[in-house]
This record gives sequence, structure tokens and C-alpha cells, in this order.
Amino acid sequence: MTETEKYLFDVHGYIVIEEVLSTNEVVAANAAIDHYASQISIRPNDLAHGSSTLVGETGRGDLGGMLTWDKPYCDVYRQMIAHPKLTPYLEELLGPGFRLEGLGIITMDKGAEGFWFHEGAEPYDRSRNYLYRNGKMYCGMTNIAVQLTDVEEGDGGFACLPGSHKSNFSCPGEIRLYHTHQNRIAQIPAQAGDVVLFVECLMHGSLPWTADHQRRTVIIRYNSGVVAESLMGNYTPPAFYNELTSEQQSVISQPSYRNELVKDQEVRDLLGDDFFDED
Ligand SMILES: O=C(O)CCC(=O)C(=O)O
Repeated sequence: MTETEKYLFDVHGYIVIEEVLSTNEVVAANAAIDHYASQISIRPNDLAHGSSTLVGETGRGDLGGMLTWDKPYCDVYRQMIAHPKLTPYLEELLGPGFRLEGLGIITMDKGAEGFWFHEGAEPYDRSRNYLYRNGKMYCGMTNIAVQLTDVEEGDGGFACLPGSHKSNFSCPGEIRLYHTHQNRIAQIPAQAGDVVLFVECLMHGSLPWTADHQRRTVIIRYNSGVVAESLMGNYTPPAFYNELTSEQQSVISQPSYRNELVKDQEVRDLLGDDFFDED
């Protein structure tokens, strides 16, 4: 990570890394999506959360399971999770031994709804944080958004409030819903093969998709080696697990995400209690 990239990441909470994937890798990743296109699940317009400016005619598409796809379709995605051009960035931000938290593909067709602006560093979240200490950046969940189709200015798609990964106040609902101060939100253009690297506590979401071609973005989530919101694989409880009380079980359970936003009453009111139902 160059000094310029470090400066921009620290100030804005994201950077664009150009030409990470080769043309052949972009072609292979898109061919695999074409092959599994029937598995794209179109969401029921549930991401705009009532926003009149993020609303769309159709939902966003979600596609997963790429690491288990048949060969050769899985190959390019398996290469992506530990891509030699990206590993140095992840080591800089997350430290050695960073771990994969999950991955998925986002598709948006023309008219697809946006995504309300979520995260934003307040309330402070133990696994989704950002700190600068003694000359180094320390990130919680950090994402690689690999673009598989071009995103031009005004197309919509990923957008964020630069610098909000360091905010000290909770973001008002009207800004989260893109009803006011829209000029503070940055939509991020990038070409197929480029990567948007961003820390999850940056307030981010997406704007409705306006381009004729389909948006295709692979979101790959990582965290530091000592943090685990989720496991890639199965957790096997110890043999004596069933003999324990539920309180005892809860302290040796598998890692899982605890949504700190649950404490923010304005966000609760915005989204409704159902959104925060956790197991
Ligand atoms: O790129 C997008 O559409 C939004 C992604 C997002 O909100 C997320 O990764 O949490």
C-alpha cells in the first residue's frame, strides 16, 4: 500500500485499486455468473427501507456459493479470495493471518433499488471498527468489492459518505435514507477489473442502478485473524455441550455478529424491530 493510498484510505475510508483483475479473469468471472444466472435471487425490494430516493422498480440480485461451483467456474473466485495483488492491502489493514468472513455477488439491472446507508462508526462496533494507533491503521471488517462490469459516474451502485468511518455522532435517518444532503454522498465509478477497498464502518449503501447493462460486483469480506463474525465451514461444539446451561453454552458458542446498531433508537425506529431480530 503506497503512502498516497494509506493517506486516502485513512481520510476517506475507501480507495479504488485499478486493474486488479486481468481481462481474462473478468471474462472468466462473468462467464461463471452467466452459467449460474438462474440461481440469482432477486430481493423483494427490501433494501431502500421506504426511502423515496432509493426506491426502485425491482430488487437487487444476490448470488452466492461461488467457492463450491463446479470447475472451472469456481477457479477464478477461489483465486480472488487470496489474490496476490490484494493480499498486501489486507495485511496492512487487518494484520497477518486476516480471515475471510464471507463473499457474494451483487447484481443490479436497470431500475434496481438502492440500499439505505448503513454502518457509519457510531455506535462503535467491536468487529466493524477503524483505529489509527502508533503509525498504523487497524481495521475491523474490511471489504473488497471487485467490479465485473463498468460503473460510470451517474450509473448508481456503491456509494458512501467519505470519512464517516471516523464519525463520532450517529448519522441522522434523513441522511441514511438519502433524503437530505445528497451532495455529501459519493457514488464511486470504477471499471471492470477494478476493486473498491473499503472498511465496513464507512457509512455506505448503493444508489438505484440507471445504466442499461447489469451491475456485477463481487463483495468479499475479511476481518482480522482474531475476530470472527462468522465461520467459513462448520463449528463442532465440544462433546459436553448439551450438558451445559444456556448461559454456559453462550460463552463457548461459535462466533457470530452482534449488531451494535440495536442500541441506536433512531435507526431502530427507521428499520423496525424485525430488522434486529437475532437468534
Ligand atoms: O455495493 C453495494 O451495493 C452495497 C454493498 C453493501 O452495502 C455492503 O457490502 O454492506
